[in-house]
Amino acid sequence: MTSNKALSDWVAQVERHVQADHVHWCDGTAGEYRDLVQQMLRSGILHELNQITHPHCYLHRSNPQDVARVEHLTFICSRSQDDAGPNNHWMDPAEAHAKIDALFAGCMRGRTMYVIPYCMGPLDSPLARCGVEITDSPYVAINMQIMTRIGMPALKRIEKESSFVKGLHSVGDIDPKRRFIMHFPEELTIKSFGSGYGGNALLGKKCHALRIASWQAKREGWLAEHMLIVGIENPQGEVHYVAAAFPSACGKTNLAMLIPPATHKGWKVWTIGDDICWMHLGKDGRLWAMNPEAGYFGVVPGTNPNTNKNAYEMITHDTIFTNVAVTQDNQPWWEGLKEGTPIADWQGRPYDGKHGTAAHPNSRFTVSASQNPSYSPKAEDPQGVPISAIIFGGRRPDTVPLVYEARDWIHGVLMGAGTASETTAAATGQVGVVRRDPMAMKPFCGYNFADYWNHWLSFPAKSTRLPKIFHVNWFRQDKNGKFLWPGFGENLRVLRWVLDRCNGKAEATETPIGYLPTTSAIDTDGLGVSPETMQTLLSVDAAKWRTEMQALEEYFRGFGERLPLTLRNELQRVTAALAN
Ligand code: OXD
Ligand code: MN
Repeated sequence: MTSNKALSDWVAQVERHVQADHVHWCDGTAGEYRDLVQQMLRSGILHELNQITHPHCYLHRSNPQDVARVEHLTFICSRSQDDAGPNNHWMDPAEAHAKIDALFAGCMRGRTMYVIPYCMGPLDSPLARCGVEITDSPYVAINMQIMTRIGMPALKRIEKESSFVKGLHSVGDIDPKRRFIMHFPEELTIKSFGSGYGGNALLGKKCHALRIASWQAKREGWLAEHMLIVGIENPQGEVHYVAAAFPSACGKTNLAMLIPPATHKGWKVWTIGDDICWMHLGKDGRLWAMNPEAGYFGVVPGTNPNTNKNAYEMITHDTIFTNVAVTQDNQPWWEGLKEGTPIADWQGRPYDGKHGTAAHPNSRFTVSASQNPSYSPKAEDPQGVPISAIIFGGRRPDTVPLVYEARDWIHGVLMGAGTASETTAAATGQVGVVRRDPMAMKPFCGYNFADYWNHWLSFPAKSTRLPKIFHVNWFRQDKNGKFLWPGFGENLRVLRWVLDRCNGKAEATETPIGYLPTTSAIDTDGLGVSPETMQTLLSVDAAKWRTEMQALEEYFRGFGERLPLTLRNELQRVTAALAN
C-alpha cells in the first residue's frame, strides 16, 4: 500500500501483534466515509438522526464510562522523568511499552484495522506535519476524516518526507481499568488503549498536535499551543489576527465563531481555528499562526442561535453528534438549545427531566470547518496568518479583571503561566474547582512546564516584533453568582480594546498586575452594563492579588531549580509592586 518502508514495516508489525482480521487503508474519499457510516448504522455504533431536519447527521452513544479525556491515565514517557516534569504523569518508556503492548496483543481479532495517514495543517504548508493513526474504531476513522486531512494526499507527503508520527489506538473493551494514553515524544509515538473518546482516541488532535508537537516545537523553535485563532475585521476592512488560550470548555469555539452584536455594524470575525494553534516566527519577525485541524470537535450544550449562531447552523447537516439526547421526532437535543423536548437521554434511556441532564455535559459535535459560515479563507494559507495579540483566559468567578495587558513579553509569560480556571466536564474529575492551567496547556504540554516557559522566554531574543500579550476573564460573578459581563458576541468590545492597544490607540492605566483599560476605554454603548459594574470588572484588589501571587509562587516551587530565573524574578517584581 505504500512505498515508505518504515511505514509498511510498522503496519505489518502492528498487524501481527494485534491480529486484525482485515486491514483497511483509508483513502479519505467521500465514498469511504459513506460506506463506514452505513456499516456503523448496521452495527449500531451510529444511529440515524432525523434526515429531513438534519441531513447526514448521526448520533453516537459512547460507553457511559468513556465520555471525557482521562488525565490520570495519560502519560508522557520520555526517557528522563525530569523532561516530563511535575505537570505530567510519567512512566519509563520500556515499562510503558511493555504494559500497553500486552493490552494490544491480539486485541483486534475479529476486527478491522484502519490505517489512517493524516496531515495536520494544509497539505501544501511547510508548517504542516503528518502522522499515521492505526485504529480498530470506524467511529475514530470518520472523525479523523473530518478533523484532519486524511488519505492519499497525506500518504504522498509522508512518502516524500519520510517522517511521520506513529499513533496506535484500540478501543479494547472500553474498560477504564485497562485504559492508557501514552506518549513517547523521543520516538514520535503515541499508544492509546481502552477509550473511544475524541481527546483520547483521535490521535491527531491533543496527542499529536499538542503533546508531541509541543515537544517538537521546543526542539525546533516554534510553539504548539491550545489556542483558537480569529481574524477581526473592522469596518475599514482591515483584518487583525488574535490567538487565544482558554482551558477546555471555556467558550473557545464560541469566541472563534463570534458574531458581532447589532451595535457593531461593519465588523466581522473570521475563524481560523477553535482549539489548536501552531506558531512560527516569520522572516519579518512576526509570529505566524496556523490551525493544524480541519474540523471542530466542539462542546454541544449551550449552543443556540444567541450563543453561537454559526455553530448552531453548521451542525444542522453533515455532523456526527456524540452523547446528545433526542426528541420525539429524532432530532438531536441538548441543554441550552432553547427549543424542542428530549424524550431519550444521551444513553438512550427515556428522559423524564428528573434525573440529571438529557445530553451529557461533555457531549460533542464533529463537523468540518468548511461548514462554518465564518471560516476564513486564510485558514488554508500555507504560511498561516500574522498574530497581533496573544490572549490568555480562564474561568474565574472573582479576583481576575475582565481584561488586562502585560507590560512586555516576559510579564506576558508570567501571566500565561499564572492562568487558572474552574474545571469543567471536558475531563473526568471534579467540576468547578479552580486549578492552575498554565497557558491552558496543563493537560497538553508534552514536557516539563519549566522548560516550556523557558522556551516561551527565548522569543524576545529572536524578534522585536512579537505580539502583545493580554489576559481576559469573561466569567466574573457578583455576590449572587450572576455573571457581570454578558460575554458571547459582546466580547468583541474587549477584543477591540486589545487591538486598539496593539495599534497604540486605546487608553490604559498602569497597575501592579499590568495595564488595565480606563473605565471609559471599553465601548459600552448599548450594552446595558452600568459604570459601577465596569468598575468592578476592571478593578484590582491588591490583597486578593497578593494571595494569587503567593499561590503561584507555591505552584512554581514544584518545578524546583528548573524554573527559569527570569520567571521567578518577574513574579517577585509583580509581588513587590502589589506590596506598595
Ligand atoms: C477539547 C478539550 O476537547 O480541550 O478541545 O478538552
Ligand atoms: Mn481543547
